[in-house]
Amino acid sequence: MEKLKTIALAGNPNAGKSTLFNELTGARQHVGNWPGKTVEKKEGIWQYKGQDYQVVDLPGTYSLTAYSLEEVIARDYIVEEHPSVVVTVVDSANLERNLYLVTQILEMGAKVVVALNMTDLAESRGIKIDVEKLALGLGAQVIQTVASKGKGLDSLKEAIAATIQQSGETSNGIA
Ligand SMILES: Nc1nc2c(ncn2[C@@H]2O[C@H](COP(=O)(O)OP(=O)(O)OP(=O)(O)O)[C@@H](O)[C@H]2O)c(=O)[nH]1
Ligand SMILES: [Mg+2]
Repeated sequence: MEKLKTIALAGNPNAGKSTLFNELTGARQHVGNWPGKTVEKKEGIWQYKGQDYQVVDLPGTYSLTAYSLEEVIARDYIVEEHPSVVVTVVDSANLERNLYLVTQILEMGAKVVVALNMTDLAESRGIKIDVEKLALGLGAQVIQTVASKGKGLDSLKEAIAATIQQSGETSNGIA
C-alpha cells in the first residue's frame, strides 16, 4: 500500500495547532509519545476529496534551534520525515514573534502553508495584516483563520491540498 502523504502542524505554543488538528482529523486520531520521549505525539487521518492524509501535531516551539526536547522533535521530524507540507500555525496577534519559526521552517526547504490564526484577537486589538504582502514576502500561501470557530478552514484545506499536489508533481518530475 502506498504511504499516506503527511501534513505536519507546527507553530508557537498556544497558536491553535491542536484546535486545527482536531478540526481536520475529528475522531480519527491517535495519541502516543514520540519514540523514546515523554512528549505527547498526536497523529490522525484527514479525509479530503476522497484522499486520506496523515496529520501530525508537532510540539509547540518558538524556534527550531534545537535546544529543547520539543525543538529537537519538531526539527528532526521536518528534516527526516519530509512531510508533504508543513502548516505553520501563527498567532496573528503576535505576528512578528511567530514569523521567526515560519522563516526557519522555510529555510529548511519545507513546503509551507501559513495559517494566520487568531485573526479575531488581532482584529479586536486593531492589528491589520496585509495578507498578500506577507504571502509574497514569505513565498507561501497565507490563509486567515479562526480555528476555534472553524473560520477560514475551507480555504486552508484547499491551500493544503493544492500545495501537496504541486509538490507531488515536482518530485515526480525529478525522480
Ligand atoms: N480567540 C481564538 N482562540 C483560539 C483560536 N484558535 C484556537 N484558540 C484557542 O486557543 C487556545 C490554544 O489552542 P491550542 O489549539 O491548544 O494551541 P496549541 O498550538 O495546540 O498549543 P500547544 O500545544 O500548547 O503548543 C485554546 O483555548 C483554543 O480554543 C482562534 O483563532 N481564536
Ligand atoms: Mg497543542
